[in-house]
Amino acid sequence: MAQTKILITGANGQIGRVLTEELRKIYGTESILATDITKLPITVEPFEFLDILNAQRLKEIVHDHNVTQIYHLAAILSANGEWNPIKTWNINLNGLLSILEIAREREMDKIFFPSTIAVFGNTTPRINTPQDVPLLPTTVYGMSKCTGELWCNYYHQRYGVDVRSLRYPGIIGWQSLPAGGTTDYAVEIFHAALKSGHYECFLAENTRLPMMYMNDAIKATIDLMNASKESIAIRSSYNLAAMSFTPAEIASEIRKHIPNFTITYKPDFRQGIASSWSESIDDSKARQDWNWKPSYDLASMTADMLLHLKETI
Ligand code: AKB
Repeated sequence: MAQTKILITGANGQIGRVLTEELRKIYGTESILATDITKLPITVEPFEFLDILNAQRLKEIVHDHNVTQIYHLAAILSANGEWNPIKTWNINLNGLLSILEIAREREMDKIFFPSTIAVFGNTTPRINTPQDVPLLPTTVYGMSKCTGELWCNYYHQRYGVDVRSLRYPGIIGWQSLPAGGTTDYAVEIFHAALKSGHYECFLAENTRLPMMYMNDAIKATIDLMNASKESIAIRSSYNLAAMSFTPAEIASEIRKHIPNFTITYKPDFRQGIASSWSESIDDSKARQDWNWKPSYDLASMTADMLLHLKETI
């Protein structure tokens, strides 16, 4: 069996940065090839520039580095996607198709594809959203991820590609910043609380959304990828949950640590996106199939975020 060599696309993104570091701890730095369209000053080698729309370059990199697994994180998120729908569709869907094709051609070991709660829409039950529900997303990001889930399922059924996927909720971490999502407020609020003691939120105070601490998101990803093939019953994408809260609730939790913290609300177009998503998610299939269980709730996440951010800001 070939030695494990993992390629990560979008390695400089919010999740990519943390996942790259964690996978390097497990497999060794040399076994994890980070790729992205831009390079950060802090980027650790091995690294290759990669525009995910350049399928030929992707092939060369996979070939040159003998890549056996791909974590395909490169994507444009929900809010940014609405500024340029066609570009978002191209990057999010055509990028995935290149990855699935190369996995099929080279009979690669495993592929990871992040999906999202953005696949849900106004026709989806919003409370405790079950695994199998009508998907009628309202954003191009949600459409591309929903279609991506179908392609993953297709490549698994038709060609036996071992592709695994999670529907991430909003991810909150101190290590990196999100860019262009609707759930970004839940990271921005911590930075603002520590820097100025005030945050103006772009969502309304009672907008409840599913969220997850970065540590849990990384653990879920690695657990899913390490689970036995036989245990993975869902090849589109697994529902995944940890906690749900509103801007008012997270503000009140932050106030337990920073009593003078204040928040005001000025909802913009992202409110419409958030209102079309679920409030809470039923992730019992993930719990049943590969023993998923989150460790962080709102209180423990808030305490840990502030502890780490105080050191870094
Ligand atoms: C976004 O807000 O677009 C993302 C997501 C929920 O997928 N964080």
